[in-house]
Amino acid sequence: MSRFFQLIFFVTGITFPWSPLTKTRGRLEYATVPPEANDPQASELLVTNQTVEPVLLETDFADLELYASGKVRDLYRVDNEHLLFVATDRISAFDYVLASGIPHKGCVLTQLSLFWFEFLGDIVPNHLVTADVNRYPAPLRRYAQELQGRSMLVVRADMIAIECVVRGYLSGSGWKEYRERGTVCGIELPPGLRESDKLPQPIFTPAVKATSGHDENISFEEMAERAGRKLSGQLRELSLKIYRKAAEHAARRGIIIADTKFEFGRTARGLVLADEVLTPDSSRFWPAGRYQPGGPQESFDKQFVRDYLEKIRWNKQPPAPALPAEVVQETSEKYLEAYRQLTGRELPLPRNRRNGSVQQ
Ligand code: PZK
Repeated sequence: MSRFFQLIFFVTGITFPWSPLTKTRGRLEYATVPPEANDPQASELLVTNQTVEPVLLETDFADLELYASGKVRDLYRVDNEHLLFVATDRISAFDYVLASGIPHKGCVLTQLSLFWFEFLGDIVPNHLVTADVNRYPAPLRRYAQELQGRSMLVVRADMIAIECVVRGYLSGSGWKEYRERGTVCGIELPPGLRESDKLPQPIFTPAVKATSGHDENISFEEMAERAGRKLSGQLRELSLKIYRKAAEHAARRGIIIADTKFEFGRTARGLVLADEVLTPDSSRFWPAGRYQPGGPQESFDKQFVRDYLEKIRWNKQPPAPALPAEVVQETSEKYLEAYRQLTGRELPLPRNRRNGSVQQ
């Protein structure tokens, strides 16, 4: 690669998929610019015209102990009773984390979870202690800037190793099982349903993390054997109640929550709703205005990403590609729109956002 372009990458902080500069852990990073720039003239234009919005791709709090990390979220141990839950701007598609981050995504996920925790507070207690970085324990304060808006201090819980999934619509693995056997997680459904149809009533369809990393659906009976019948019954009732209240709210605001996954844990104060809740990453959100049962629905948040990955015919093997700036921008807008639509508020943005992605 020419010295000239290396210099451009260096001064702009832009990383191309093939750029020799790799990201540094724990710093604010920049949305990657994409592969459409096979034409060096085009790439030069992109570099000079683009306003890059910072994204957080990785956390690295050297003095904190990493407790768990997922495709998008990182969890740190704060002390014996508390964890720090951080949502990065990473995005996954077709099972892989992509090379590009989505500006504001971590904040949208966190602020949506906070909205739902509050909204559901009368039904279920949760693991949140505070999301106000100024009230975090002293060892976390030095990271306040990185953590603001995208993190939560939570109570450490004994997690129940069952994913509590509720489905109001027939999609994904539910549709697959229904097509093959007329059931979902062993629950008999009426014949003649089409893909994405609304179910006569929401159903509880538990799952467990399989060794493959994929979720494996189990019957309620199987859950009862693993987690105990009484607890399983409680979690089923609670999950359905939470889903019904949230889905009703979302429907009034033009979003279908097709299905969603809850995680619960036990603390000294009893059962709590943990993890992130009712976000686009833990749920299928469909725009109600475009709902057309009889086939798969467009995803509220990831459709531009999926369309792009199909268009470039990525073989869905690592390394996952970077996304073009427009796809990053459009996707960021979708996350912000989901927040706006569900909460009726604008996400407070940390920096002054410039209009669009073009400077000058
Ligand atoms: C916990 N996860 C899933 C989330 C990851 C993995 N309050 C809690 N207490 C104890 N454990 C957990 C929680 C929560 N929430 C959640 N794994 C453990 C998870 C985020 C990132 F890598």
